[in-house]
Order: sequence, then C-alpha cells, then structure tokens
Amino acid sequence: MIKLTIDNKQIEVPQGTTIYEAAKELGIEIPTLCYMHLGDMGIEHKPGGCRICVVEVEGRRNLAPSCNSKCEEGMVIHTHNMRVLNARKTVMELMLSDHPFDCLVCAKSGNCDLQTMAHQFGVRELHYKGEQSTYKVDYSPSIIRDMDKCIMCRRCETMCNDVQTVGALSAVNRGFESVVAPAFEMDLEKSTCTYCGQCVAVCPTGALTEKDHTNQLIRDLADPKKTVVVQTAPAVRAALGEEFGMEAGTLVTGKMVSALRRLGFNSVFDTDFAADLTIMEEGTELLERLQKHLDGDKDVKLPILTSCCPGWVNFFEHHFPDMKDIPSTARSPQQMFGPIAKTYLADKMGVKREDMIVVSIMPCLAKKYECQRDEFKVDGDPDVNYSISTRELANLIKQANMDLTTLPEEDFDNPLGESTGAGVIFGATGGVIEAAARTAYEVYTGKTLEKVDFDALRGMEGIRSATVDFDGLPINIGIAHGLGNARKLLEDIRDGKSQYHAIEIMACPGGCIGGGGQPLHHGDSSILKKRAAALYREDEGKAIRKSHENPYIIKLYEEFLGKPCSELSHKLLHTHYFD
Ligand code: HC0
Ligand code: SF4
Repeated sequence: MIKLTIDNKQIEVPQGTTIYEAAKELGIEIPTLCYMHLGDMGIEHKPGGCRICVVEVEGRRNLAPSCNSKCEEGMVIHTHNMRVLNARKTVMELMLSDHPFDCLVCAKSGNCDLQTMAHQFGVRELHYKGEQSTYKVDYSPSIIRDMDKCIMCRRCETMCNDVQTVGALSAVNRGFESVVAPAFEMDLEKSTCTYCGQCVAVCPTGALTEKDHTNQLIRDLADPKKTVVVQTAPAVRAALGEEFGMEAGTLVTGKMVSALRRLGFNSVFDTDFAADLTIMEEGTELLERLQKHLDGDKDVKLPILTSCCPGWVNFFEHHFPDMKDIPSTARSPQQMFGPIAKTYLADKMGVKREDMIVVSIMPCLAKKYECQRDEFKVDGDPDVNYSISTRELANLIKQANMDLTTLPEEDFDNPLGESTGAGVIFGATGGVIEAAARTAYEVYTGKTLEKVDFDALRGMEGIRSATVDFDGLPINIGIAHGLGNARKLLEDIRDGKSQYHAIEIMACPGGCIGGGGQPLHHGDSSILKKRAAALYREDEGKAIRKSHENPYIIKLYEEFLGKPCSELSHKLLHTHYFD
C-alpha cells in the first residue's frame, strides 16, 4: 500500500492506483474530458490527452495528468490550487480556439461536457486565435459526425475498437490535421459502422450526435391529414425518467403514455406487443429448427441466433457474412409492429397506408437506420417511418412544456398496446431468450411452466450460458451483449466449437437499456443494473407473463395472420440478410 496526501487529506491506496482514482476515493472530483472508466466492462480509457485533469505534485516542476499518473509514497498533491486552475483554463482556451462557436444551434448544447467545463472554469474571452479545422459534416442514417467539434479525447475509438471490436473509427493524420475517422476518412455509411451508437454515448462534445428526427415528428403531428401512431420500446420506460431528475430505474410507463398522448399522437402503442409477436414467430422457428436437428436433418444449422437488434444485424452482415443463414429470419419487434400497423390496424381504423405515419421511440440509434432499410418498405413507403431516441423524446416533452414527473399514469391503446411480462424484459440482456424459453417450453412440452423466472439467464456478465430443461431435453443457451462478446461466440460457431442451441445477442452493453439513444450513463454500470431491475419488476407485476397468452396476439392470429410462420407471417414479419 502507498500513503499520500491529496488536498490535505491522507489516503492509503494499492500500488498502481492513479492520482485520479485516489482523489475519487476521497470524494474529490477532478474534471476531465477524455478519461473514461467503464466499470463492469473492464475498460479504462486514460490517454492523458486532454490535459484538463492536471494536478500539482509538490516538488515537481510540471503539472501531472492525474488520470495516467500513478500514486507514489509520500506524494503531496493539490487538485484545485490556483496554479492548477490557471493551467486548466489555459488548456480550455486553447481547445476552444479550434472549436466552432455554434453552441446556440449545436445538438449537444446543454449536454456538452466542453461547454459545461468552459462555463465552470469561467472562460469569458479567448486569448488565442488560430487556424480552425474545417471538415465536411458526415451525415449517416443514424449518426452525424462533425469533426470540427472533435477534441481528440478518443473515447469513441475505445468504444468502437475495444468494446465493440468493430474498428470503424481510429485516429488518422498527425498534429493539427489529426482526427478520429473511418479508414481513408470515408463516410460512416460506407464503413463497417453498425450504428450501435456507443461512440455517441461517450462523446463529450457535439462531434458525434444522433440524426435528430424531432422536427420531422413535430411537422407530422401538426398535420391534420396524417394519422400518427407511436410504439415505445421496452427499455425507454426504464430510463426516460432520468432526463427529468428521477432516480435511475424509475419506471415511467404510464407517465410516458400520457406525455405521448398530450403530444398529439392519434394512438399510443407498445413495441412490447410486437415483442410478444416476435416470440411467436422466432420461437416457432427455433422449435422447427430444433426438431429437424433432433431428427438428424444435416441441412439444419444450430444454434439459432436472435435477430432483433439492428446493430447486431449490421455487425454480422459486415463481419460474418458467411454465417447469415444462422440468425432467425424474424424481423425485430420494431419492424413487426410497422407492417401490422399499416395493414391490420390501418384496416380497423379505416386509414389508408399513405396517410398513416408510424413512429417509434427507441433507446437505440441503429433503429433509425433499420427504419430506412429497403426491405422494410412497400413501394418506397417505410413500414416504420422513423424512430426517435429516448433523449429526443425527453427534449420534445420539455419543449412542449410538460413535466414528466407530474403527469398522470395512463394506459396504452389497443389492439397493439397490450403486452406480457415476456415482452417487457426484451430490453435487458438475456430478456429475449428468457421470453422465448417461456413460450418454447410450453409449446414443446405441452406442459405449464411452473416458474417463469429463468434466473440463470439474467445478469450483466458479458457472456453467459445456461442449460434449460425442456422436460428431459437439455437446451443450451448462450447470451452475449456488447459486440466484442458477440464476436467471441460467433468465432466459436465458425470454428465448430459452439455447443449452443440458441444464442441471444444484443449490440449494446447491458442490452437495449444501455442503448446509444438512452440518457447518458457515463459508463456507470449501476445505472444499467437499476434499469434492468425496473424491467424485471414490470414483468413481475404483469398478470400475463408468457407471449403466447397475450389475448391480443391470439386475436391477431385468429383474425389476420393465421398461425405463426404462416405464409402471411413470412411475408410481413420475416426478412433476409445481405453480404
Ligand atoms: Fe430493444 Fe427490441 S428490445 S431491440 O433492445 O427485440 O432498441 O428496448 O425495442 O425492435 O421489443 C431497442 C429495446 C426494442 C426491438 C423490442 C427487440
Ligand atoms: Fe463504432 Fe458503434 Fe460508433 Fe459505429 S456507432 S462508429 S460501430 S461505436
């Protein structure tokens, strides 16, 4: 152990502890723009590049970056004395000398660490005038890259390369010209980017932001000729409250519904309903493949992989195109909701397809891209017109002068608003496969599942596995969240080493609750755990907890689809993948 003094307080820390960590233990927050610690993922990003976290170590001539300087025996450190404050302010002014002054219209305004710190450091005028970077803004279907606003903290690079193993972003060029970009500075859309949005979630400035669809939504809601219906993803209800100062893990389902109704949506529906529908289709496909496999059919491939996460779909299309026949052909719940709304529902409402706008509220940025994929359009009209993120919804609610905390609790509309507990847990890692197991067990065995909670499938470990007993038939299930973890399971399949029958994969750490469109969690895994716990609480409180028992799903099959994996189901609810 090492003894040292920070801001007149004594502390003892293990060898290897950084000054930043030791100060944190004492409750001293040292400002930083590049350091990032992602608890459970074991990722620590401490490039010491921004120089904002400098501290004075007595007896040393130069100030030290606290995030990558190790504690030494007897050190006496000052984290906020005048010399340090002066240095931080100078560094900030230098950064701002090469930063656009469009804070008023920047997507990150009010939520930008650079802006917050400039204010905190009392920067009122800039003493340095220099050349300004001028990069072309890169607009992709999900993410906007404005590299004039990049401060080279390189957090995005760590997320993309180390956590997600996608490798779409890296630092290119040198000195003033250096920038984080896809290879050859190509546009994101042409790169291997999956649109998972994890880089956006950690960007401290407006360099990486989501493509904002709020204005489009306001225009559509203001148009009396349009029937605008909305679906809300499972994970949104567990995080939206955070944007209104509520504790992480506060469930705001009913308040969210009333906010959406007050915004002017004609009907407020639930993606959870479509999640139940996904279980009917994907579960049936799983059982069919399993049965053929048990019957010795060599053409049938196992494991079956879930296919509801569009970041994950992009990942395997880019990185594992040779395995595109393994994922389920079932569309994601978002994309099952769209065609059901624009056929079955539109018919019931007496609305023409061209007059109906389907909007989704998603914790995810890849969902924006998913909406505009050609295979999810009919004559150019998207099944889901566009999606907005949890953050965009929070802003819109604030713009409309509503305080979510004081809104009453209201129920979703029907027929596409009723869901079971199985649909709710889709938003947490392991939830999709647990929901599938609840239904597949009962369909396969013909018996009632006594205990619907599959505790072995829950948790935050990056890769998990469990064997579920289907009345004597052991079903091996794998779960991965975060694309780096997914890669490991996929490589095992490719090498013929996988023993799983079914695998659930979600691109974002934690599953959708940790999506790139959620309120920023700054890598604090305790926030993700609270959001997951909220979804399991909602599941527990539901009267019906198995997808196949949802009365509106039963009715949808009776009145419209026939049976799971029917010809009509295949046409509307399944898809194919690309090389
Ligand atoms: Fe998800 Fe989904 S669970 S991907 O994470 O399957 O985004 O919340 O909406 O579609 O239901 C996201 C969340 C969804 C879909 C569902 C799935
Ligand atoms: Fe990488 Fe995901 Fe960002 Fe794309 S969205 S650049 S895959 S971290």
